[in-house]
Amino acid sequence: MKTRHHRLALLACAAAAGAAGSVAAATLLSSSIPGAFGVRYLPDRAVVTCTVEDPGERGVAESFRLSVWLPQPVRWAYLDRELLDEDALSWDADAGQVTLALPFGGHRVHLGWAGEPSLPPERAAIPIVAAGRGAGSLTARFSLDGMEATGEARLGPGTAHVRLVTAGEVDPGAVSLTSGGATLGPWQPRDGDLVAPEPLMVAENPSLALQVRSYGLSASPIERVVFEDIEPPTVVRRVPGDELPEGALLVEAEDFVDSGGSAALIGEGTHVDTHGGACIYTFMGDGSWLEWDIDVPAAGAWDLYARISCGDVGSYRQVALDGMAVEGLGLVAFPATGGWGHAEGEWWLVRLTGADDLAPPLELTAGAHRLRITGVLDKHLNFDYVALVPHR
Ligand SMILES: [Ca+2]
Repeated sequence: MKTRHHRLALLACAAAAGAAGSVAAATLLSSSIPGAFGVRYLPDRAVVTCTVEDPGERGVAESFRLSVWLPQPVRWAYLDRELLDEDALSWDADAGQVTLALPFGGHRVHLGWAGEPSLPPERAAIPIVAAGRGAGSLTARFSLDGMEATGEARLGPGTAHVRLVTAGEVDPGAVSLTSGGATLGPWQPRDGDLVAPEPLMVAENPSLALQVRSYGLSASPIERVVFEDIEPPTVVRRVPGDELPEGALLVEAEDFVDSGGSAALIGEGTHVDTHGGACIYTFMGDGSWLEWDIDVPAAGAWDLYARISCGDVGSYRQVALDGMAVEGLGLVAFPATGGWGHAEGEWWLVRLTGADDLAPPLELTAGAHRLRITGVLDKHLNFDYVALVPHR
């Protein structure tokens, strides 16, 4: 809605005025000299942006006159962040226009017809608390439509429950919090705060973005972002000699039966020393998943192993069985193996369950089971095979 012309007759804007009733055609904005203008009508005000260059003629006034149509008589006005005196505003009831003198240059003018004079705050800091301690803060920036706050939290990696401590009542549907690619929600009111139904997986020192869509905020409606019940990822253990124990059921990674998200690649590629002559690579940590069918010959306790390579600092995966989360495998940290499997020694056999500091063994019935591994927290991980081994 910007123009170089100094007299605007915009039907579309008149319709946007809403509360004004029927306005067949109105001159919404006019200026004593040309410039670039935009006007936006909101529930209690019109917000005008204008850029008018100084004509540079000596002896001419140091300001120009701007007239703006309003649905109701003007009650207050801001020039940028300065509240203007009432006598600076001239209201023409017949034309429904307010006229005021403005300095040259680029400015934003709020022309209000309802409520008390108000501007959105410029900035606010929202503390982040993790396990009872300060863990950084978000910097909130405001517009009339709401608030967007961003920053880094000093915590993780791990999973945590998130609580938003609110200042007064906040519509849960107006709030969103994202960390990495994950968006939490829907938010639920609890004890005057908002809580997310599911724990959030966070990388180390995650970037957070908190958004509240609400008209005319005068301060942040969120007082603090609190991370509670923080659980670090479960670790895995490298198997000495990278040798599978006896009785293992080996399933080639490349024999996955279903997948979702970004496509993992199968093949030898430039990889070396793969079992069965192929592996899975470009398996991304963006929520992509792979599934394998495993036919278990006997009911009992089994342990999960995997042959992996990771050229990053490490990687994270979530393991599910038969569509259910597996205790201790909701977030598993895999180590760096020194490369992506392009050289000898970069494939490691790791054990995920059944030893002291690992997740407990899987209790499985005999017959068909479906194993799903999901990539989380951004990092790639290459798989050569997965295996079940009788627990001992
Ligand atoms: Ca393989």
